[in-house]
Amino acid sequence: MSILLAMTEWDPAPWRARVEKALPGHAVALLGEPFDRAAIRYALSWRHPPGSLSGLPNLQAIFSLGAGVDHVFEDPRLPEAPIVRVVDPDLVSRMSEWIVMHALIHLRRLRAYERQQRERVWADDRGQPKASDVEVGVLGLGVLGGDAARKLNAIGFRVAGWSATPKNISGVECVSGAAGLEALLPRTDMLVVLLPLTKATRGLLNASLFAKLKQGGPLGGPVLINAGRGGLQVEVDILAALDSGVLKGASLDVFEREPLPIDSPLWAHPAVYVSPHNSAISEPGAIVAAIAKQIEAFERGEALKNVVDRERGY
Ligand code: NDP
Ligand code: OXD
Repeated sequence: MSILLAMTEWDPAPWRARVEKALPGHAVALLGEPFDRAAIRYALSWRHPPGSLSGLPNLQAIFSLGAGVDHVFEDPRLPEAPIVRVVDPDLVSRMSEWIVMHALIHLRRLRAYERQQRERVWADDRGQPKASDVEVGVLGLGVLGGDAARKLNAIGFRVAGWSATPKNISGVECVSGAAGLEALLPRTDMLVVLLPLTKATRGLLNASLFAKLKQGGPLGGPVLINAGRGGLQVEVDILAALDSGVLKGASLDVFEREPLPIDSPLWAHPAVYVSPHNSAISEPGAIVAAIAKQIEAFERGEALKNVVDRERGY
């Protein structure tokens, strides 16, 4: 029985080493090298080349190496096997660290103090708001959004969140559906986005949505923090909203095109923080351990967990 590593962008070497160690009973094949297609039972995918998983007659499951699975659906010849996504505490803590860090960066006006330090200016600002003055709206209350919402609330932010179906999270006011979003936006000072990229969410972060956010407020205007997917956002609308004051600032980990093109105005915009899609990296040790556990359980006859709903796209 073999496992196929079908990945682009990331170096496969550490993944292969981890899989070989965690599942010694399985041979590991790498796309691009010769392998017996009939022997493959599991494919581990990160942006696999379209069509590369077809013609595997004994494929039992496709494991995404990331929590997001939009990359899997980009393959028009995707086989029928169940798609399993990453749910792992390592990824969850990394993401919440990044979200909390950026929430605090905007709350505590880090960029202004960096500038002051560069210019050797000693000017303290006694008008700083505190976390409990700020209303955070978290779009997506799943594994990542739910944890981030709880941690933001633990720091003192007032947190509300939006999901497709109703949720109950202690300390977080949960809303759902189209009406829930309409109610959430006008009270939101800081919009944290941890949604998957699907047909329903593509382009959601656009001029019309930004215009509904609370204007003014304790941060001087609403701030956007997106670590979900670049396809959720319309970057020309973000830039226009920043320049017109509809948005006060933005922290972006994901982009319409990645790597972010060298000539994107986002790189140098004074109100924007850019990070290279690494708010929560998939750490091979942690992710392979979780996948190996699932494969072992599956081979004992147990059902796979965290299987993606193909209809919803996440
Ligand atoms: P989950 O599937 O656990 O959660 C997704 C959440 O989004 C759920 O609460 C879901 O609602 C909600 N949602 C989905 N579609 C809609 C919709 N149309 N309207 C309202 N709510 C919706 O995913 P995770 O939390 O694990 O991950 C979220 C995303 O984070 C991933 O899909 C990926 O794109 C991104 N990510 C980014 C990383 C990075 O490094 N930047 C790293 C890892 C993930 P409901 O619960 O009701 O279904
Ligand atoms: C993921 C990612 O989906 O790295 O896990 O973006």
